[in-house]
Amino acid sequence: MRRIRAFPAVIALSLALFPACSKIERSPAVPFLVGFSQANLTEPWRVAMSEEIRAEASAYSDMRVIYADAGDSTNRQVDDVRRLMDYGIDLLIISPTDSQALTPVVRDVYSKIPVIVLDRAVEGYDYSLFIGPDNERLGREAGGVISEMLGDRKGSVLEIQGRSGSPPAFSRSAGLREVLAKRPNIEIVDSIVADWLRDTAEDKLAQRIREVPDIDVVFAQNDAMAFGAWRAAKAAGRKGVRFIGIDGLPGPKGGIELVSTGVLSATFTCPTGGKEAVIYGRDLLQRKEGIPKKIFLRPRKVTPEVLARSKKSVPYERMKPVAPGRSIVLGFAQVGSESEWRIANTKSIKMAAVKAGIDLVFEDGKQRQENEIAAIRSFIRRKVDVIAFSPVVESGWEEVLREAKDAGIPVILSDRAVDLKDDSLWLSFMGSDFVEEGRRAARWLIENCKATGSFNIVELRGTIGSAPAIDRTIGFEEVLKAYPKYKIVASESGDFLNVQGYEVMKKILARKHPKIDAVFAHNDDMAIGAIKAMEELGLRPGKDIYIVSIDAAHGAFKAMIEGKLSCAIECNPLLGPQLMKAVQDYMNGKDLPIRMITSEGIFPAATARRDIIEREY
Ligand code: GYE
Repeated sequence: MRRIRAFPAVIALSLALFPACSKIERSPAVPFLVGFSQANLTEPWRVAMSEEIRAEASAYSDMRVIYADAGDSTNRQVDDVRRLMDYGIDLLIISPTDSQALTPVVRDVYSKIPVIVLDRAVEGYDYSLFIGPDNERLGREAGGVISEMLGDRKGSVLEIQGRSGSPPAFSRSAGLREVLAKRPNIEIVDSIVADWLRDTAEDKLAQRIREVPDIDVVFAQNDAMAFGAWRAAKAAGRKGVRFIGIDGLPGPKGGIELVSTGVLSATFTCPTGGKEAVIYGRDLLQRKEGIPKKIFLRPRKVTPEVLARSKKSVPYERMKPVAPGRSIVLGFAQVGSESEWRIANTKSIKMAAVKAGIDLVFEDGKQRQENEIAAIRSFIRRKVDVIAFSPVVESGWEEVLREAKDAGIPVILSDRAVDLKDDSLWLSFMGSDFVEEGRRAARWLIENCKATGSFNIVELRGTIGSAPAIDRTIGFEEVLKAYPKYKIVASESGDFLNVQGYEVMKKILARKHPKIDAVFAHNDDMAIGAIKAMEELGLRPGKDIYIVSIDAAHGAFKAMIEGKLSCAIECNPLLGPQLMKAVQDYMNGKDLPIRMITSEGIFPAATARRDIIEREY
């Protein structure tokens, strides 16, 4: 095969320049050869994504990017990926045309090199890192702006969707409807599909605007379509209609300009993730620690008022980078020491702080919210640089977080989320997808425990009001809904504690009926307590009663090897490296994702003896 020399030049080359299947001869000066497979370059947002990747990569002389534009053709994109692999790339960054269609080739590439998926995820988890916007949030934010605009007045909204059925179009629509469903005075009078394109939106609205008498607000799922709609309304002489978009791009006819010239009443930045893909791509190639599985980027509302205040709205007054020679001081308020998971989480945070050279001020909340609030206040008094905490429950944090914001101290949520309307009170949330953990537990039971008659399940829930307890139940019930034979016959909180798992299980077993087929425990500690209760009654846990628990800490593997636990769903406590990386990035002036989800697996008893060898906790 003809070989082409790779030069240290960081010029971004198009795939078209390379003949098919020619291996690229590598120069030692260019150890990182990256392939970027873009869905299309017809959407302005994608052009911005590609430009961001080019600009960020150009800062590194040891990196080179080869671009492929699939022209919105799925088949073409599959071919592009294969050709990039033939050139011997070290990392694939892909923004899929179609999540489902691209899943097989991405899975194949991921078995060989790291893969970063941008914007639209592929199915399953066969990739290194997903970076994208939180589309439901964008829809909710648009709903919020419309609600503010209309107040209690009756209002008609016309929605313009992107590609019908595409994940962003579906999720943005769902977020919008979630918010407007609470506003009886606001009605979505029509919804049209314009495939993210300005001209399509203009043509379709030109027809519709004559048929739909009252339109107060047009919400388009990107600025290009909002601009097209605005042109159609103007041509039809329709006055008084407000237009809202998404993307907030700079440049001619970008959302920022459209807001500043009064075409749009509001838009939302929708970070493309291009810059983050290069930064995290380098971390992957250098095998750095603390890389999440999913990253969601924070949208920012852009209105004439926001533009008047500052060209770049940030949730906090930007911290000054730390004066050289002084280490960062991080205050951390921990839930407590209630479980093996928590012990591992604390150890990870303390060790990562030492490794990162960050001064850690650590307070144990002993599972009481008032202790954590007192700890946060002590951090404010100490004027720490950053505060991080794991909220024992979701609510009751607004006041103390406002005090932290007023003191100019950014707050990062670790492990658990808070339920707060004003999400400018926290900078970023890193932790597991608890809803997915609940789904995985239910799927494992359904796939491995065949129900002849009814299959009765006892649920041992975590701390009442805590994010993991709330979301694990949501995910578990969501999957079970489709399998009516699988029934939750008892659901009680054991507060994530071994001793309470034992007490609750003992009480439920004493009822004698209905027959119990399985236990779903929100954490290993309660599962192990339940095992003790079963054994005291002469039952064989893991045999007479299946047990699925979440965390997959060491105790769970021990119980699985003894045949007493059926499956452990991983919830990764090793958040220390991720947290310290986020703290350092922020203090060095980088923007943080709004959400970072850790990577996790499923561990059945059948492979526990092998898996335990690799376990770090
Ligand atoms: O599952 C449990 C701990 O917040 C994810 O809290 C964490 C949960 C974990 O007590 O063991």
